[in-house]
Amino acid sequence: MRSELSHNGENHALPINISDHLRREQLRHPEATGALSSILADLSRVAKEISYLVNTAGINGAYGSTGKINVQGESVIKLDEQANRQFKDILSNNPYVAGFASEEEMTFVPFAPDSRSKYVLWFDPLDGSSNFDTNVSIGSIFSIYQRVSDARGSVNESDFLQAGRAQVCSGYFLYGTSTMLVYTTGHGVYGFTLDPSVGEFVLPQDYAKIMMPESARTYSVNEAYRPLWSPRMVAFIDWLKTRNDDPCGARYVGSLVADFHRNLLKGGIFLYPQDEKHPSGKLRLNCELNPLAYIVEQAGGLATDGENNILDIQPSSLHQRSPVLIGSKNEVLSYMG
Ligand code: AHM
Ligand code: MG
Repeated sequence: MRSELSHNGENHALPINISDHLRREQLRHPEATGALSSILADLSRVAKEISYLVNTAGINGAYGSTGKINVQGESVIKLDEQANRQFKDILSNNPYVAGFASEEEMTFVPFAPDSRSKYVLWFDPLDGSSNFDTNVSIGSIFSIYQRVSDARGSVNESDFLQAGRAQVCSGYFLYGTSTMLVYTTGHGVYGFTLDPSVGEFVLPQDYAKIMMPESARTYSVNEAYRPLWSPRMVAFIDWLKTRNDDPCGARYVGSLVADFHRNLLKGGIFLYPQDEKHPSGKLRLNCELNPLAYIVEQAGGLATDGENNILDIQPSSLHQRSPVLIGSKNEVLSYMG
């Protein structure tokens, strides 16, 4: 909270908004140039627009599919396309961004070369979009990397195939009962809530430096795939259900951001393992798992593909998938044995 003295001498506590917060963070880190703040401010502007579209979709005829199939082989809904376009438009005008890659694009998209363009972005513009038509929470996920190619030229694939450990910022917007921004730059995890009355993201005190419980209260997995799981996965889920007389409950909504967010705040583990139908799991390493793995580690949790820390995996292709177990440390470590 920041305190202000009004004209009549009373003290009014104002919630910290995202601009205040980014300014403070910049002062705290003298090496900061303001580039990340500028990118985060742009992403927040788009998220406010998406939040509005999500909230009014039912009355504006925005539900439904475009009839197209994306690079992932999945049906593209109208808002998937619109969200992707809006992120692309705003970022292409940000001088610090050299290009982006997205779950909805076949390959990366370079922007006009500019010597200030130090960063590239990955995003999933609308995660969980199959839940959209039924008014279930969905989200947008992003991550920011410093480019590794020469800043005088155009970006190339190596800029988008960096291990998650190289992220300089990641986060997500959750369009739920309220709209939230959760992000990290490696100095803790912050959770902002959109105050619709003023159209600003503000930081409630409880959401500054979010740390997740070390032990899970719930597990989140699509249990319909159980007959396709490995014996190790079957045994692990069965163990969670009993766990030394302290059983986990189950929560799975089918929107990664929503399932992840609940586990982050309450303690939990999210799993999308490999199975006979999904030999590499379903979720995308670059645009879905790395950003959440960075947040979970900053909050004291862990993310693994079963063998390797998600953040240490060197991606070899843009739309690479990976199995994942992500969440409270104790349960992730129990699986690893
Ligand atoms: P999307 O990015 O196309 O929406 O797909 C990813 C979603 C995740 O949000 C969610 O965890 C998963 O797919 C659910 O898959 P399933 O229906 O197989 O359980
Ligand atoms: Mg997704």
